[in-house]
Amino acid sequence: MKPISRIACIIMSAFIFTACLERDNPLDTNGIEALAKIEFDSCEVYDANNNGCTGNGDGIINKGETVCLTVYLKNTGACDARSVKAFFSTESAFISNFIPNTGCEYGTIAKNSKMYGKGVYPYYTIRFTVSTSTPDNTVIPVKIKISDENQLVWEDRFTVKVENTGANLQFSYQETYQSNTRISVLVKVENTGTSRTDGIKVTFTSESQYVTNFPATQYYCGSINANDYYHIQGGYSAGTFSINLANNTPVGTVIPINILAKDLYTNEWSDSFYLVYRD
Ligand SMILES: [Ca+2]
Repeated sequence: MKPISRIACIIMSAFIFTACLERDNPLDTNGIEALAKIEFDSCEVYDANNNGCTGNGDGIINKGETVCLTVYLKNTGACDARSVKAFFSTESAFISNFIPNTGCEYGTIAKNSKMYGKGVYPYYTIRFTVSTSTPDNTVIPVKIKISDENQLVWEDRFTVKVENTGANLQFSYQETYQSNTRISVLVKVENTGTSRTDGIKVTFTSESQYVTNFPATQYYCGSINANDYYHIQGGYSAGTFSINLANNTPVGTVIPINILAKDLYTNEWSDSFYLVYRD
């Protein structure tokens, strides 16, 4: 490189450096194009059962979940922004336990770059709980107030949506045993949806006067993945559910059985079937 060219480069570098960092008043609109500008870029949802989150792990925000978001901010300005900090908040009535209340650290966001904020955990920015009363497709607005070391302040917002669960429980029944006081049934709870669901509890009821008792009022099925199933465990034979009948049950009695499944997130699925006492 010729000496004169090198000098020109040094002068040019010094000019750019000066334009970004040495401003008398960074809020002055004169030369605003030479400032950093920070705004929302994107966010990722984590709803697995770890790091204080509780969810079905499908990356979709559902009611009853406690989710973490990794929020990326981008710098669309002409200069790097240093010591960037962002405060997040929401006014949604469906959100509780919103943290952190203090700012999230973004460090330096170079111009034309994006960065995620460190708030709840090193890779998660914010965390909150979605009320079990949240209607499907509810939009949650999140406000962001951003600042940097030059006391520049930006405000932005983004939204996330609470969607219907991807799980869908269906039931099937097969009688496996019958005596004069008991009928055993293989009850299969199958998740025909696209997402796992957790903490499933199944309750059986019957209006029949001949059903003396159910072995238990509630059966815990745990989690069921999409395209997987669980057999209710409550009978005398492994993997079956049993009901006890009164001694005076007439032959041919039709016994209606109602089944209700609830998951951890208060979703419900119900069905009913009939048993016939044959003696
Ligand atoms: Ca989810």
